[in-house]
Parts: sequence; structure tokens; C-alpha cells
Amino acid sequence: MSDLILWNSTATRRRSPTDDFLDNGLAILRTYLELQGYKVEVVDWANSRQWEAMTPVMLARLNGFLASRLIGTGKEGRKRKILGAAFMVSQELTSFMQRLAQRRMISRLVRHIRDTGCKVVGIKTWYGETFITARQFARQLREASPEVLVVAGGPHASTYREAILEDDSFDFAVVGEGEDTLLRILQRAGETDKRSELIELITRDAESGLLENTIYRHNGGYKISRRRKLQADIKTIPSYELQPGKTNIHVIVESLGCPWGKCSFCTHSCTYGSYSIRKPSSVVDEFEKMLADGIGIFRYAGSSTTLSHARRIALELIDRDLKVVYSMFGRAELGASDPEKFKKVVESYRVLIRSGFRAIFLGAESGIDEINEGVMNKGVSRADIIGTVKAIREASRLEGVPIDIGISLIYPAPTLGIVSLEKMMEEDISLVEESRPDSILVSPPAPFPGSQWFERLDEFGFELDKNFVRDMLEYDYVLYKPLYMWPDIGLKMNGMGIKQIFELCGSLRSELERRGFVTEVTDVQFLMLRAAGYKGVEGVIDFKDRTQHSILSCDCRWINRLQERVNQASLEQANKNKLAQPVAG
Ligand code: B12
Ligand code: SF4
Repeated sequence: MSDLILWNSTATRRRSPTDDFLDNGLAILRTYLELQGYKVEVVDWANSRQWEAMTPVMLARLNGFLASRLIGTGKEGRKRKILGAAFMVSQELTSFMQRLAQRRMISRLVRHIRDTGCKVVGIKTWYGETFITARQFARQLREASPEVLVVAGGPHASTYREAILEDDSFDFAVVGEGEDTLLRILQRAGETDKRSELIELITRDAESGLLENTIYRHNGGYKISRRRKLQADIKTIPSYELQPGKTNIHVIVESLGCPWGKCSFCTHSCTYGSYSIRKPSSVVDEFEKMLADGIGIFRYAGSSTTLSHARRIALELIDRDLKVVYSMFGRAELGASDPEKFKKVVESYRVLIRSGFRAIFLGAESGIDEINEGVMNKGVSRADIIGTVKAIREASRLEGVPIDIGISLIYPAPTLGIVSLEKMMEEDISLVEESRPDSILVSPPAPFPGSQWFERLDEFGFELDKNFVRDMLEYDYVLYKPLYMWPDIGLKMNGMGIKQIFELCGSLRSELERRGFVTEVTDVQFLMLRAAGYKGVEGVIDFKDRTQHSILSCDCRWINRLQERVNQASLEQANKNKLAQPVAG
């Protein structure tokens, strides 16, 4: 019998081409707890086989046919209206069938847990529909097995914290790292078979500080126990079980949290509460282990990897003569436009490129310094952003290796009365034209709980309905869903409702695309599309169109083939190393 069953909550359909990545977080938890002597089962439906099985083939093909016609038709006209209506009907039917399939899977899982007699179930929670499903699963489980303890953790629990416990679905939630908290919970579970007693023991531990990172109920309210001090250095190296249908790109913890952690819109600093970097030698040990397992493509897990840390890891990779490919989130370098500093930044990026660095995403947020300072508290200037992008380009030219660079913008953003939205858009476009990134991610603004925007709503011009947080918990953010298909939510910024906000956001994307720039392709997607052989800007656009088609239609044929090609490339990359033999292709 398993001591713990960990379930990766999933939506009824793929929401992003990266949904099927090997889940590093769950693998770390399983590996860590098994090393402590516990038996852990991971149930993860986020894989290509499962997505395919969720939609009847004929329906997927019909969606595919309609989506192709719709994408190829102009924005107006009778034909588009008819196609649009037909597409909506087929989407409704698809969702209905997918929900039915998911309900069956959940019932099977609930029965499996009841039959095995496992006493503790953990759920990795994600945003939107996935979270609704997590709650339904927890309720159904409670009915079938009232004595099972249900714990929620993962990114969504870490972002929304106390709000996660607002209905009775979960007994506890965990913010940030879950290793030690789950260990303690399993130890306590060994002391009693009664859920009520177990809850009491855990609550007492949380109150006394023995149990860290735990969100628990207290006197009709909620509390979070002492936060665990981060130690990225002692992070367990995960081992993956054989998982068919997963994309074999490993997310590697080189740091936890963010070295800056002060951007007003961001909640990353709340997830971990601090910042910790991992020794380059430990990071590279993990690279080696994955290479030996046949995985050669990587993504750094840090919210914002510093150039100096990335450089130290790069030197270690070069020293051990490892041949890998990787990408990361980075930050613009302060003073990068100053000629002396520029040279140093170029040199550092050259080292990174020699070690396998191939794509990066930098937070730019806005093209106006006053906005980046007063509204975003970004800590970098427009000149720093442009200088850094140019330095990466120069390093790429000198090394003769193409690097994909993405920047992110938030538009429309609070203006604080400093500028008009028209001016903001103009400056955002001029920033893009000057820096010429390979992709621009334009996001609408949202005050997430825990962020400065949320804490100081009035100051930034936000108005929220009283149900905003509850609604946000279930809000589905799907990168490739056309903005007009997104549901309403009680958020206003400078008097504008969400539809208007989305329209403005969409208008900046369109303006950038009209000027020949690619939007909404992230660094990991660059890793995937390059690994699959898509070349140049045309390759990126082709990848983006096909991904959008695949996600909208749920016709998985192309995206599943893409995964196969990425996995083949990952294996071939691993095979370039003379380590313990990777698995055959
Ligand atoms: C690397 C990364 C990715 C990678 C890999 C994702 C993956 N499958 O692992 C890529 C680039 C593919 C990715 C994609 C996306 N990501 Co991402 N990603 C990150 C990032 C930067 C680090 C995640 C990480 O690896 N952390 C290290 C590992 C070890 O931590 P972990 O997986 O969270 O697990 C630990 C804890 O959460 C906890 N835990 C996990 N599960 C459980 C379960 C239980 C029961 C318990 C108790 C504890 C627990 O213990 C684990 C071990 O310490 C975070 C931001 C951040 N800095 O955390 C965003 C983040 C997780 N991503 C986010 C989003 C939105 C996405 C995308 C939807 C983006 C998009 N629109 O396409 C996709 C979808 C991903 C998916 N469904 O798999 C959001 C999640 C928001 C939310 N509320 O759900 C985050 C928080 C960023 C943000 N916006 O603030 N992402
Ligand atoms: S936006 Fe990026 S740099 Fe800013 S605090 Fe968040 S993770 Fe750090």
C-alpha cells in the first residue's frame, strides 16, 4: 500500500504545449519521501496519450477542420460568423465529452484510493479549470473515503495561499516546498487512523512551528505556519519513473525564488519567501544524472537566474565537458548599455552559449522608465533592457550560435497619471523595435493576492469585486485562446473592464505582429521548436499556428508528433556525452 498518493491535477484538455513536461516538483517529492522510507505513488494525467484519449476522434477532426477554416478566414463577414457558430457548438460538445471522460477517470482514481487504503492524498494544484477539478476530486474522495487526509500544494496553493482553504475541500495546503511538510504529515499519519486526530496533531505541529509552510484552519480563520528557510543546495535530485507521453525536458533547480523579488505585480517572492541559489557543482551533478537517463534538454527553474550564477554553472558544465541545451528566465543587467559593462555582459553570455544556453526570457514590462519604476518597481531601465538584448545578440554573433530572446510586457498597465495608454503603447513598440527580440509576450495586468498591486489597489487604479480572489482561483489563463473567448471577471483598471483591458492587450500584440514581430512564444517553446527542427522566423510562426490549431481543436496529431521529435532530440543530445549509457532511441 502506498503511504501517499500524489495527483497532478489536470484540465480536460491541453492548455499549453508545455503541459506535458516531466513534472520535476512531483518527482522531487516522490524521490525525497522514498529515500525516507515511504511508498509514494504519482498519478499524472498530463501526458500526450491521455490528452488524445479525452476527445472522441471524429469530434477532434471536426474541430480541426473548423479551426483551420476559421484561422484562415478574415476577421469579419458572414462566412466567419457561420464558421464561428459551428466552432462554438463543436467546442461545447467537445467540452461535454471531455468532462464526461474526466469524471470517469476521477471516479476510478477515487475507487483506487479507497481500495488501496492509502491514508494521505496530495494534490499538485494549478490555475483555472484544473483547480475546479482538484476541488471536485477532493469532495468525491471525501465521500468515498472520509478518513483520508487531503493536502493541496504546488503553484496554485503557493500563489493563493489562505484562499485555497476557503471551502472544505482540502484539510491543509502547503505554500512553497513540500518535502519536509509532507514527511512530517506522513510521520503523524503513522500515529493514528482517525482523520480528526491527524488534523489535530498536524495543526498542533503547525502552531508550534514544528511543521513549516503549512496553511491551516485556526479559530474560524486561516494561518500559515513558519516559513521554511530555503536551501537550494540540499534539493533532492529527482528520478523519473518511466512516463510515456511526457516531454523529456527536465526543469532543473539552479535557484529558488528571485534575487530581486520586488516587482509590484509579481507573487514569486511570496511562493518561497526568500531566495536561495544552488552550488554549481550540485546543479551540474543533476545535469549529469539526467544525461545518463537520456535527457539532454533543460530549463532552469529559477524565477530570474542571475547572469553571474548562470556563468558559474556554465563554467562547471564546460569543465566537465557536458553537452547540453538549456534556457532560462533572466533579468536585464544593470548598466548593460555602458560600453565597459556591455563588453563584460557579452563575455559572460559567450560562456553561457558555449555551455549550451539557447533561449532566454527577460522581463521588460514597459518601454517607459517612469512606469517601470513607479508602477512595476522593476529595478532595471529601458537602457538596461536594450543593452542586455544587444549584448546577447553580440555574443550569439561572435559564437556563431543563434539564440532566441523573448521579452515580456504588461499592457495596458496602471498609468499613475504619468502617461496616456497611447503613449505607453508607442513606447512599448519603440522598445521592441530598438531591441528586436524574437518573441514578445504581452500580458494583461492582474493584481494577484500577495503582490503590491493587490495590497495597494487604489494607488494603482484597480477596483475588484468582492468575489475577485475566489473567481481568480478558477480563472483559466490559456496562452493561445483568442482574447475574446476569455470569460468576464470583476476587475477594473482606471475604470476599464476586463473586456476592454483584453482588447487593448490584443491591440498591442496585433501592432507588434503587423510590424513583423512574433508574439506569445516562450523560451521553452523555442527550445521545443528548435529541437523539432523548425528554423528561422517562419519556423516560429509555423510552430505557433500549428500549436494554436492543436490546442483549440484538441486534434493532437501534430502536437504529439512534435513531442516525439523533441524527445528524440533530447535523447540524441544526451547521447553526445560519454556518460553511463542512456537508453536507446
Ligand atoms: C519552470 C516553470 C515552468 C516550466 C516547467 C513546469 C513544470 N511542469 O514543472 C515550464 C516553462 C514548462 C512552465 C510552464 C507553465 N507554467 Co510555469 N513556472 C515555472 C517556474 C518558473 C518554476 C517551477 C519549478 O520548477 N519550481 C521548482 C519545483 C521543484 O517546484 P514545484 O514544481 O512547484 O514543486 C514544489 C512545490 O510546489 C511543492 N509541491 C508541488 N506539488 C505539490 C503537491 C503537494 C501535495 C504538496 C504538499 C506540495 C507540492 O513541493 C515541490 C518540491 O519542492 C514557476 C515559478 C516559480 N519560480 O516557482 C512557474 C509557474 C509554476 N508557472 C506558471 C504557469 C502559469 C505556467 C504555464 C501555464 C504558462 C503558460 N501559460 O504556458 C505553463 C503550464 C505548466 C504546466 N501545466 O505544466 C505559474 C503557475 C500559476 C498557477 N497559479 O498555477 C507559475 C507559478 C509562474 C507564475 N505565473 O507566477 N513553467
Ligand atoms: S517579475 Fe521576475 S524579476 Fe520581478 S520579482 Fe518577479 S520573478 Fe523577480
